[in-house]
Amino acid sequence: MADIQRTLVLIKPDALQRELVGEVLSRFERKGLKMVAMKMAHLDEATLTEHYGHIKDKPFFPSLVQYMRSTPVVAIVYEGIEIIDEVRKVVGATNPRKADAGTIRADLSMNVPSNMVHASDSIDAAATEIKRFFTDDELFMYEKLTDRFHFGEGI
Ligand code: IDP
Ligand code: MG
Repeated sequence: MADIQRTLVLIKPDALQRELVGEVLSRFERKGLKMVAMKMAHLDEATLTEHYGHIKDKPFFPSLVQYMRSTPVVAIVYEGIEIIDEVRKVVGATNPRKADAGTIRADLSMNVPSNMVHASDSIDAAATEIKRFFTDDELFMYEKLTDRFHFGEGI
């Protein structure tokens, strides 16, 4: 059986302010990703300190929290084969000016912390982050008719 994973994406405040939520969703849809959960959430400082625990001592952390609290975010869970790395590939490098052309961050942004999108970076992080934002009954199981093109025999 292929390696089916789930990953957490957050569409960040700059995307909401700049009316680019649809563009981001559309890029993931065109790639063929299967969405199994989605909601808006206004993040509090405690959640952000947990979510960004690995950088909470960096000098830019307060501005990251301020930015992430400036609007709600859109939280999404995608599911599919090797989805964690595939989503990171579509999202691009952390610094939009170093990201490869064709990625969301390179094509649609110029700066940190306002780089449009968060995406889980490992299997462990994805599991923790999905639990941080969603309960089990907010994750939907369904058959997507196009799965055979993206994950199956391709016919
Ligand atoms: P990632 O989002 O690509 O996984 P991380 O290193 O986990 O990158 O950093 C989390 C977020 O913190 C980044 O997406 C960005 O919004 C912000 N950030 C990272 N480095 C900087 C920085 O040097 N200045 C300001 N914000 C930063
Ligand atoms: Mg990260």
